Amino acid sequence: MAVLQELTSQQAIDLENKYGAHNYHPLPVVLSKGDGVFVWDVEGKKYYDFLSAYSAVNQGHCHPKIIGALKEQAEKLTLTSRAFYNDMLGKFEQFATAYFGFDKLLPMNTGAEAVETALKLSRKWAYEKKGIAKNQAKIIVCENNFHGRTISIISASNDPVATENFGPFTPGFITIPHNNIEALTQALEDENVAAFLVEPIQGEAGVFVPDEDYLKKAHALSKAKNVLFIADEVQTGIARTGRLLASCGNCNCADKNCSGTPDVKPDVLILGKAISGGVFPVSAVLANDEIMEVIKPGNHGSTFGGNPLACAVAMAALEVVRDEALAENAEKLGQTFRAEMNKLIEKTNLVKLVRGKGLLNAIVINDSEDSSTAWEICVALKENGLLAKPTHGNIIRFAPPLVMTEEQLKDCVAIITKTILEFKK
Ligand code: IF1
Repeated sequence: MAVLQELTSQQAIDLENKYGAHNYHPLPVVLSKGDGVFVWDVEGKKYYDFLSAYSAVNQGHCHPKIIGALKEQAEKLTLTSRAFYNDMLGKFEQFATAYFGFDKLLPMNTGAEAVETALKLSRKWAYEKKGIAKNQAKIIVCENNFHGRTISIISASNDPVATENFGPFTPGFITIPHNNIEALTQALEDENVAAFLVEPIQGEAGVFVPDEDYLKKAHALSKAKNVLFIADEVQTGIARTGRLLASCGNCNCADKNCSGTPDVKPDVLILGKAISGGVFPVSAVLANDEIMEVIKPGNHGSTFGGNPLACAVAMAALEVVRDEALAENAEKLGQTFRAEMNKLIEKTNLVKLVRGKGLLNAIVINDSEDSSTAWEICVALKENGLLAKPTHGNIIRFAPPLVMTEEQLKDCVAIITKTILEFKK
């Protein structure tokens, strides 16, 4: 079959089943076009995208400004490797460090690569600056975390589906409950702790928003013990939670609406996904000089890290976030969405609660974790023109592009309400 000929949805699915590794279980929909908050399947059916490629498409699908930057740079220079300088990387580094309020940026490609970079950076800082004995550095992580899929990152995971039969694992992780200050206090008594790595909101675990003062207290405790506070904002960053960064502190970031909790400014910030608007794999680790200077030539890198195409796309994507005030929009629409979901919860036993921040939200379905109800509801939502997917078990994550209008959000609320109220197990 000539792969370029038009495929039906079933043909596309069959090809993936036959020739692709089965490392995902997608919803049965085959997408072929995206524009803003909408995507279309190969039969031309239109859907609201309520997942945003796991918060990578915050700026909306195929944003013209970002695509324009991609096209313009793609016709000039795409990749040089870091064996040579290029005229885009320094500009991007200057732009992004000012944008987020840090001295330096280390460019990578995927979120997992950026997390691995942060793990290496904090270990090297621990040995060379904190004076921890060689190979004794430990990193505190939270139960039910999701930081990526590499061996070292899953070594810090307690999710059996992500870890089963992938051992042996990387040593040096201490696991504590998320949102538990006492547990963090206890873990920080270990003098070999280099860093505390935390998602400001645990996305994959089911959009668990910690207590309002959790991050501030965790940051203060870490600083008091000379432990690096590393914020994994791959999913919560780039305006998703109603602020430029969910962990945002008193950084001099570009977010004029930044109501950041004072003093919660990460020592190391990990970004990915929407830093490029979902147009190209771009990730980054940001830190100030006294931390980043431990990295010397040859210590770390990647073929595509900091390539000119990534830099052009990321600068355009970040300008869109600022110029279109996406954090403010996410904050406003998020309030509306949760209020509307709470009205729905009054009318049905099928949904237990809604939780989230900005436009990173989730509903908890009133059924057992191992039931297929959440999945079946997502299939019904798809039939009604809205795409979403369960995270774990009975939790459905709702994360539309941040460019959504109030009217479109109300339309999506109507679809979700209709689907839930008409749902028959
Ligand atoms: C999949 C989850 C979300 C992330 C955080 C690092 C990474 C991610 C906080 C790694 C990536 C993606 C990965 C994707 C599904 C999605 C996901 F369900 F896996 F957990 F969003 F919640 N830190 N999350 O959320 O970034 O290497 O993927 O670029 O692997 O299925 P990546």
